[in-house]
Amino acid sequence: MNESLKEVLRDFEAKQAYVAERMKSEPLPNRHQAADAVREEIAALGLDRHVVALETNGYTVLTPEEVGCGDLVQRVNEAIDRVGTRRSPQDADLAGAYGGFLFHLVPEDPVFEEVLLQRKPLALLTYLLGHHLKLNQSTALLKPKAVRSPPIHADAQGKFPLPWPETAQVANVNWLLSDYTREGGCLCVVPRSHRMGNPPLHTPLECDDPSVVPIEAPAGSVVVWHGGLWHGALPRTIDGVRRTLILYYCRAHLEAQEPYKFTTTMEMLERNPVRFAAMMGLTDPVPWSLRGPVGPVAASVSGIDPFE
Ligand SMILES: O=C(O)CCC(=O)C(=O)O
Repeated sequence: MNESLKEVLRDFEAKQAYVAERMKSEPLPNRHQAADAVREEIAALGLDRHVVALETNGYTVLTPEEVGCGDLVQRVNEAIDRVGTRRSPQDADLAGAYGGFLFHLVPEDPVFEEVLLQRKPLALLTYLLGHHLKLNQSTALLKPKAVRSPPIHADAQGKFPLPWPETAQVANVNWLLSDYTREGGCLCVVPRSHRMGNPPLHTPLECDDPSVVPIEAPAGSVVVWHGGLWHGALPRTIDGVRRTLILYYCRAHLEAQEPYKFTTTMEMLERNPVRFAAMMGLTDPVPWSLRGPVGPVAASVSGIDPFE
């Protein structure tokens, strides 16, 4: 086997072992504790109405006041600009069909770690995907005037056999880094579509359909949705750029789209709680080491409790 591949696997194993050791004193709730733990967190943070919205409509919007994270949005915007300047045009994909995309942002700046650990969005995500949820994708989307808008779709689309289960397998969190208005090309959603269990394949849906609701909200708001929710975006008809941080998550038994379990460094693990390590896939029982199943394999993460 190629030496550099062996090195990558050894590094992964060392990080897994470090996290397994930390988990002895900082465990995540197991399947017997998980439902109570998320219920207590939702109650403590006053998020009941958001949970009801997620259940009934498939999405919810936290106001900047509710999120309450000071200058975080400004610091995220600054970090995204730094990443955009640093990356080559190919890496930045700044001419993408729907605007400019900057992928795989978390290892680029500690400010993204801070965002991932914001308690309120995380509590709602935990409700949807369980305590062992993983980050699937972290992307900045910079949308100027006149680019195409994504068609109405669901994030689960193309990833799971139909019909999708009611329990969310993936979920999305969009941090609005600029104001969202209709003419500014805001996100739009089809409330209750997360219960259809399929994408809008047989009913091509336009953004001006009466079932489609635009999400108009100020910068600093955070939109959380169930991965089965049908959504898209309106065309931007005004000058300037709409800015979004897309954080897309999956349940523990799924392999993340972006390779965080390899790109997360020991320094990132050391400065964050174990919850962060789990998000980066470092409490996963896979892949096995070259010597077979070592590390935290005993802690099965595809448990029967949806909140585990
Ligand atoms: O706001 C947009 O342009 C679309 C966002 C989206 O489709 C997503 O985050 O999955």
